[in-house]
Amino acid sequence: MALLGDQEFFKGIQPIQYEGPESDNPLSYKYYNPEQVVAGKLMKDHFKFAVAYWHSFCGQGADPFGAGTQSFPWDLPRDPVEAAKAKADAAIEFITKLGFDYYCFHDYDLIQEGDSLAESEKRLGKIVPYLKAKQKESGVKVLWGTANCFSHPRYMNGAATNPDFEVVARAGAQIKLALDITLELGGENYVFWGGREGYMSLLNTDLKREQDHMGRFLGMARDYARKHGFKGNFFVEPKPMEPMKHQYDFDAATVIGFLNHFDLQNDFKLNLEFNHATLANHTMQHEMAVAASHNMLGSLDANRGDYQNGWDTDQFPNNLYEITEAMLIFLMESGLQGGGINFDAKIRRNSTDMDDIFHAHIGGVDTFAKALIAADRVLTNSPYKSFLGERYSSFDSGDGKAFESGKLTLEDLYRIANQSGEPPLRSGKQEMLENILNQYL
Ligand code: XUL
Ligand code: CO
Repeated sequence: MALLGDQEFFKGIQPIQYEGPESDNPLSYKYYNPEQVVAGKLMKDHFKFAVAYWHSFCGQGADPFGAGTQSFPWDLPRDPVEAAKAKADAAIEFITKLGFDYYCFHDYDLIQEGDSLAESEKRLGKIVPYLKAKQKESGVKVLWGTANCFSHPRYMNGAATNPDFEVVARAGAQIKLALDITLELGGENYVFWGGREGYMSLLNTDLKREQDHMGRFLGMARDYARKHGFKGNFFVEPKPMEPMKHQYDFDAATVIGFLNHFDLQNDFKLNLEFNHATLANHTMQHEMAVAASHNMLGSLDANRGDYQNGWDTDQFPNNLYEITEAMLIFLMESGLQGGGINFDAKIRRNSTDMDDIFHAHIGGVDTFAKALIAADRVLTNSPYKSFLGERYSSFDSGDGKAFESGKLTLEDLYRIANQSGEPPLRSGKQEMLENILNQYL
């Protein structure tokens, strides 16, 4: 089998190196130094950066108003297996040149879906061994796998939540195969993004029944994967809307309630995405704090939305302030549970040069690196952490401590309040804290 074929897709682009902030080479990292220790850990181990197969190697820039603008040389072969192999060659070349260790994929990112389930399974059986060998050769690994149960017309009314059992069974078959290939490729985690799990109109929807089906479905998938030796985490990725008007996995809090209700909380954590947080009218910092408070901060999809238009634009992240806020939670929680930072982001339709996806990833990576360094300095050098501790210190001893440990009744609160009189006003000091954050960026 020809591995790392002779064809170089990204010609003239050398492996991207750390050159430091003074470098004026756009194809270098200015802040991401994989071997640099921050908060007691190598930067590369903090992040576990991953490339999203779908955006970088499958999308060609099409939008609702026009065809794709990006014609990639790996799309040239007509035969689906040859095309998939060329795409795998390009993907591994790209990931390796970026210096990343990971990628994430949907089943039919790897190879075009066939006309029947059997044909699709056959095709996966051709590309998976090829990719496995390429992974072995290059050292590249799978952060997570998933199934695309939202693009095919059969899923227009949902996959696990489809009102038609035949479609639910078809989705089950697809998830089984996606779990098989994720296991085969050594995937460290498995993601469920409920692409069309939701509804457009309640006039035709039995919401409770659909949600019950989804709970049962996720349990079946978990049982199957565990039975076949999958040791990683399952992640659910919240998103409030798009493609459906109402998605069942609205936000972190909704998904946590769902997982607890269906007794899935021990195997499932969350894969949170910046743009999805924005669509839910939350900050990413909020979503991460909610997940962390339930011990479910699993993995992150890195991107950014457009703050004016409210769509899922999946732009590459470059908002330093936003990511520094996220990195504060990240560091205070000692990282993610099993996951990493996956660039679920795409270049713009008019970015048509072969080096554009390099610039895009370099920018995203450097923003995370810079934000991590800033957040670490905020936590270690500034009064931020001590302020936070001090703000809640009335619960560290005496009646406050007794309250936290469940030793007080409402009558006790009545008695204490009567003894203490009117509590003094204590400033939240928001502006001072915002200035501290800015100082360290
Ligand atoms: C869609 C999205 C997906 C998931 C994987 O908004 O984020 O790419 O990450 O299906
Ligand atoms: Co995503």
